[in-house]
Amino acid sequence: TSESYQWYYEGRNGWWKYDERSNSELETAWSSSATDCVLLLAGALYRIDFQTMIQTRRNDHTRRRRVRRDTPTLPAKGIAGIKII
Ligand code: V3L
Repeated sequence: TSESYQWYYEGRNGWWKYDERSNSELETAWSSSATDCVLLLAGALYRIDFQTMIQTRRNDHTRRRRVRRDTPTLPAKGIAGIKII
């Protein structure tokens, strides 16, 4: 199921797309007017705060990344760490 919107998280010099399942969970949470969404990403729990649009690792708050919700056509580095090219 492909969504109309794509969620992105910040990399070193560009944006990465969230994987399809995480994107779907983010869309469901966002649409339900939740304040945040907790996801298991690369083996760790993260919270995506919809007020600040920041992803934070739950057991290490120094690990923070900006996130954005945008069209799926935005230039991206790849999907969840898998590079495009
Ligand atoms: N989805 C998948 N993996 C993630 C996500 C996510 N939403 N958030 C963090 N990680 P931290 P460049 C990223 C991974 O924030 O070259 C990219 O996907 C994160 O992976 O410090 O800097 C790339 O694989 C990192 O490996 O807790 O743009 C990689 O960084 C690990 O979790 C390099 O990207 C710790 O992230």
